[in-house]
Amino acid sequence: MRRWNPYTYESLPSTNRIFHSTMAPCLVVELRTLSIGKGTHSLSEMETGSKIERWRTIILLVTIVLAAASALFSISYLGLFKTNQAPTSAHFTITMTNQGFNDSKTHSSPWPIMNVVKGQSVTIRVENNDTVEPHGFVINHYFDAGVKLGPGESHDVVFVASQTGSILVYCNILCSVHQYMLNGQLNVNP
Ligand SMILES: [Cu+2]
Repeated sequence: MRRWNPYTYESLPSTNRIFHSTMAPCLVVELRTLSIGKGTHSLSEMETGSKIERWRTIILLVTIVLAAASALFSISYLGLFKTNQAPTSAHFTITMTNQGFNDSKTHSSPWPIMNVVKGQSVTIRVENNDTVEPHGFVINHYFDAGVKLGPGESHDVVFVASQTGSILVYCNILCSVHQYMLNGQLNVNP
């Protein structure tokens, strides 16, 4: 009995070149039969073949399992198929002082800017923190009646943003900082 050595393959007599494999030497098994007639297969050749087939199957299954696992990970963890739904409500606070709406005197117009999404339920808490003057608060279309708040008073304006558009928010009472309270903006985005 001779032991198969892939590194001395070329040195074997041509009649013994029964099997040639490019697989790693660990997969090459001992050749039990070296003298084989044409058209027949040695036991070791068949064993090697079946081992290769087995390894191929194992590698294929492992690949499939890894691919499926990574796909599931992507779907669940990264949220690939989640729809980007906006929250159903939006909340804001507008503070009135002698600096305007949320210090609008020190900001360029428009100010303040409120961004919502069409369909959202919007709550705007309006607080008059001015110690001297009353101020007004109007939102075109959504709160046309408006509200007048004396010093220390507050009011919640609640509505559903049913129409898209860029809407003016302003004070409707002549006050000392009136010019800074005429360009608030409510953006209702699609
Ligand atoms: Cu005013």
